[in-house]
Amino acid sequence: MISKKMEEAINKQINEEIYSAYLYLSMASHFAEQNLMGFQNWLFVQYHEELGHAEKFYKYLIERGGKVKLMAIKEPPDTWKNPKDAFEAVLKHEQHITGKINELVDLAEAEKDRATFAMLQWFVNEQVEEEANAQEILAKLEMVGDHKRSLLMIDRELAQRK
Ligand code: OFO
Repeated sequence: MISKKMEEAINKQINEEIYSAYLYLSMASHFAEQNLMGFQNWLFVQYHEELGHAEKFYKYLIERGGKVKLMAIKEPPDTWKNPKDAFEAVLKHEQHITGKINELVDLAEAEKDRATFAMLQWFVNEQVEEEANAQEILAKLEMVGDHKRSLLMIDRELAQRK
């Protein structure tokens, strides 16, 4: 059985993950408006990944006999100045999520909850990848600046993500 404190923390994380999905879905639709369908695709795939993160926590909580408590999802922003601005926001958000995962790890350690600690290792590794992906795209966007043709090349590349 999971502790009440850990149950509450995981429920908050489910909310964080669904907010991540919401944020990236909002960003995907923003790019669709700009006709940057490759960016749209990348973020739409990311939206699904985030729902997958929420589901992992959801299933884990049920498995441990905890109670899932769904909370209100805050409204995400819906416009960004340009793709660089959007990917700065992606990186910043992923860094925020890494912080939240680390807080959960600290709590699992403090409570000597080894099962939760072990489950969280997947998320620790996932966050390394999440930040690296955002950083890589941001670095490319910084490189191309306002050059439209290069931006379209990045768009084509991001269209490949499945
Ligand atoms: Fe983007 O990793 Fe979950 O939130």
